[in-house]
Amino acid sequence: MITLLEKAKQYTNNVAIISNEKQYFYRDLINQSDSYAKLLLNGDKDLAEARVAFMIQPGFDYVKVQWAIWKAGGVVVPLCLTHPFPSLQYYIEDTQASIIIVNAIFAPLFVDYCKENRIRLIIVEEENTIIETAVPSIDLSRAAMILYTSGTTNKPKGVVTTHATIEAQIISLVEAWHWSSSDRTICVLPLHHVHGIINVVGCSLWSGAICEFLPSFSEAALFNEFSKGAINVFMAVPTIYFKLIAFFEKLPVSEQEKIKTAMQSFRLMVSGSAALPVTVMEKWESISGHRLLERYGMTEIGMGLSNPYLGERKPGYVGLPLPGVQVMLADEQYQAAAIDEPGEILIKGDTVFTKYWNNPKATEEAFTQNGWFKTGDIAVIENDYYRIMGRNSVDIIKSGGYKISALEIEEVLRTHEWINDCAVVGIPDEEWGELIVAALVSSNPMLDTVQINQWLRTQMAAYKTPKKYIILNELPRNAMGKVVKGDIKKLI
Ligand code: MCA
Ligand code: AMP
Repeated sequence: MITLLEKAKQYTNNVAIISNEKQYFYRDLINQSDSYAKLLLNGDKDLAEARVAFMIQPGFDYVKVQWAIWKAGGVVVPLCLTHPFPSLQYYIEDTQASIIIVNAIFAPLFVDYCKENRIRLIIVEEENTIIETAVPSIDLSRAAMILYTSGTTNKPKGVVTTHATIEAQIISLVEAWHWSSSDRTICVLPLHHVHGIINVVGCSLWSGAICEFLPSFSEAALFNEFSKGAINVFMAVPTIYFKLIAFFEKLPVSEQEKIKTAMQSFRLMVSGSAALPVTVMEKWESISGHRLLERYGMTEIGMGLSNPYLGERKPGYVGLPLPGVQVMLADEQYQAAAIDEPGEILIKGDTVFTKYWNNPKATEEAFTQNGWFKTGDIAVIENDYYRIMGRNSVDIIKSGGYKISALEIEEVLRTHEWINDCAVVGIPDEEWGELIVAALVSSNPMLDTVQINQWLRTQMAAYKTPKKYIILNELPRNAMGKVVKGDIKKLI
C-alpha cells in the first residue's frame, strides 16, 4: 500500500492542486488517478515495474499520471520538458520504457518513434477507453521512480528509488520543516528532479496541503501569486532567489511594498540544490523579512542536511543531519575524518536510493564496504553545523541548480568536425552558481562559436550548453598528458 496515496483519503474535501487557474480536490486526484491507472493497465493485473516515461507540464495532469503509474504498479520516469529529442531518446532507451505519456504539444516528437519501436503512446488530452480492472496492491519495497543525474561518467545515470525510499524522504522533511494541511506552496521547479517532485509536491500532498503550479519560472507571475497573500511556503534554488531580487529591485516602490507585506505571512522559505551565496541570503532577508533555510541534498539521498526550522539558520552553512539520516565525514580511505578536519560526506539511512538503473558497477562503486553512500561533496563541521567546501570532481558543474557533467558536453563537442580537442569547466558566478565555459582547440581558423552553440542545442538541453567559449592553440596538460582544468579556469 502506497502511504502517500492512502493518506490522500483523509483530505478528500481539501484542495490539493491549483494549476491553469483551476482548483482540484484530493478526491479528484484519487478518482482520476484510479481511472488513469486502469487505462494504463489495459486489462492487465499489474504493470510489474514497467517503466513509464512521461513528458507533462507541471500541474494536475502531471500528478494524476504520476499517481496512476504508481497505482498500476509501474515505475515513473519523468522527462525534462526542455530536452531535445536525442536526450529524451537516451532516457527512454536506457529505461526501456514501454509506455510514454505526453501532452499533445509534445506528441509530434514521439509519434513515429513510438510506432517504430512498438511503444504505447498516450496523449493526455485525448479521450481513451478504459477497461475496468482491479488495481494491484503495491508493496513499499517495489521500485517507484527513476530520476536521471549527471556524474563523473559522460552519460547521466538513472537513480532508482522505491516507494519506501520516497516515503522516508518525505517523512523526514515533513517533520523537520513542520508541514501541515494548512500550508499552501507554489511549485516553479522542474519536475524531473527531487527538489520539485519530493520537497515541494511530495511533501505538500503528503500533508494534505495545497500545491499550486506555475507552468514555468517567471518573476512577475510568482510575485503576483505571492501578492495574493495565500502562499506560506516556498522552495527554490539560489539562482531563482537571485533573479527574484534583481526583478524586485526594478519594481516601483508601491509594488515593492505590496510584495513585502504579502511575504510577511509566509512561514518558511527554503533554498537548496546549490550553495546559497551569503549576499543573496542577506538581500532576500532585507526584502522578504525571512532568513532562508538552506539545506543540502542529492538525487541519490533526497535531503541530508538542513538548517533548523526553529533554531539558528547560519549563512554559509547547510545545517545538521535531518531526521532519519546518518551522516559521516570520511577521509580518502573512507574512515571517519579527524575532528575539525574536512571530509567527504557519506550518507546512510532509509532515504538513500537503491541502485543506479542497469548499472551494478556504478552502484557498487557508489557505496563503501559498510554501506555508506559516497556523495563526492567535501564538508567540515564547525560548531555542529556542516559547511560545504566543494566537490571531489572538477567534472561536475552546478548551474542554476542543475547538475551538469563537463564530460558529457565534451563528448558531444568532440563529435563536431571543427573541434580537435576541448575541455569544459565551471567558473564561479553569483547568478548561476557556476557558469559553463568551453575551451576549444580547432583546425578551423574561422571557428564560429555561435554556430557551435546552436548545433550543440540540437544535441542537448540549452541550459547545459556553454555560456562562453575560449579558443586555445592547445589545452594545458600535465606530464601524464591529462588536461589541467585548474589552469583553464585561471586562463578564463
Ligand atoms: C536556464 N538557462 C540556464 C539554466 N536554466 N542556463 C544555465 N543554467 C541553468 N540552470 C538558460 C536557458 O538555456 C536560456 O538560455 C535562458 O537561460 C533562459 O531560459 P529559461 O528557461 O527562461 O530560464 P529560467 O526559467 O529563468 O530558468 C532558470 C531556472 C532554471 C529557473 C533557475 O534553471 C531552473 O528551474 N533551475 C532549477 C533546477 C532544479 O530544480 N534543480 C534541482 C536539481 P538562452 O536564452 O541562451 O536560450 S538538484 C536536486 O534535486 C537535489 C536533490 C537538491 O539538492 O535539490
Ligand atoms: P543533484 O545530483 O542534481 O541532485 O545535485 C546534488 C548536488 O548538489 C550535491 O552533491 C551538492 O554538490 C549540490 N548541493 C545541493 N544542495 C547544496 C547546498 N545547499 N550547498 C552546496 N551544494 C549543494
